[in-house]
Amino acid sequence: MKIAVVGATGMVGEVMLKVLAERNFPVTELIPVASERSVGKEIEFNGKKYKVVGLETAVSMKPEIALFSAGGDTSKEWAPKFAEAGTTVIDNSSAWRMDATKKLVVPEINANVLTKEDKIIANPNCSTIQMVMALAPLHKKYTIERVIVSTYQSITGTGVKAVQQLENEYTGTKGEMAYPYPIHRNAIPQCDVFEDNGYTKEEMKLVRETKKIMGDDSIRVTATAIRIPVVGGHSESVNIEFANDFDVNQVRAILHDTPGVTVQDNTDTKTYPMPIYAEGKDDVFVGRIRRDESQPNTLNMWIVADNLRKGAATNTVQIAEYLVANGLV
Ligand code: A2P
Ligand code: 11C
Repeated sequence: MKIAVVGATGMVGEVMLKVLAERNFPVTELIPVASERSVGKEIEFNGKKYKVVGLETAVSMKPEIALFSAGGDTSKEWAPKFAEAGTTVIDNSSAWRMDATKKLVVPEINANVLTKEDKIIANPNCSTIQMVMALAPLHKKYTIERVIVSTYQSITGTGVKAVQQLENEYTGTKGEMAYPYPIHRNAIPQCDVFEDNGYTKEEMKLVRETKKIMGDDSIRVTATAIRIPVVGGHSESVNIEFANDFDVNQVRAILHDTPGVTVQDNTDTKTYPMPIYAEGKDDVFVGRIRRDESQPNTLNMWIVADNLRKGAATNTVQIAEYLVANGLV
């Protein structure tokens, strides 16, 4: 397979290359793509060196698959050009996610919606992916009515600039600010920009993308997204109200049997998910599973995942793997 990685020099792009290599994705030729600033730079992949090319050149090389993570504007403009040239684009930006003509896919949940005709496929937002991984199997069994989620998000979700801001604040160095406030010793109740309803875009992604991936508009979701000075992954406190009652041990068993989910839940041994242990892993970790004693049929749990892995690069590569395995490219 001839594979282009658009944004290969970026934070998610670098992890995409790592994940493609780790999972032995059948790459016969890699086309690393970045902005004009990086054209000519060398990238190493599976022991071979490849030169970064620009977008125009990459389209003309007609890759079979292009993995995009170079921002929404680049995706809006260039994904259709690749698609026209016959390339299947898997896009990690927010550009196409809520477009009714595009599929929004977490392979473990809804890869079955994909067909040969899908030339631009959207990868969901990181905080949504890890949440739906745990919600989907429980929805099947107990029917979810409402979800209240509060997130504690890693600065890597904002990119290199944010990691640099925290570094500068540790060392007392002046530099560019990724956030409107210091992030060191802080918690910022704003991820991305505000919409007219007073919620941030990140919060509304959790609401809208969840319904689309789970294929159920009746699930009510409300979200509060917080940025904290952590690098290993995003954490989420999730409160779920079901139509039907559940047994907590059965919930643990269902999640335990869900591919891509690891249950870490033992109060005796102080076992629960944390971002320092999720970092670099592909699974979604779930713990602190307990009944909400304030009302019937309601559950609390804590979900952690590496936002650059399952939240971005790994999910994108898994979509590509599904396309290949099912002869859809
Ligand atoms: P470059 O390194 O040349 O700037 P991050 O989100 O970690 O900052 O990474 C963004 C990625 O998207 C980088 O690989 C970056 O390339 C790439 N990129 C940004 N803008 C463009 C653009 N206009 N065309 C192509 N690639 C872009
Ligand atoms: C964050 N979720 O952590 C964002 C990063 O829509 O793909 C990814 C933004 C997106 O701030």
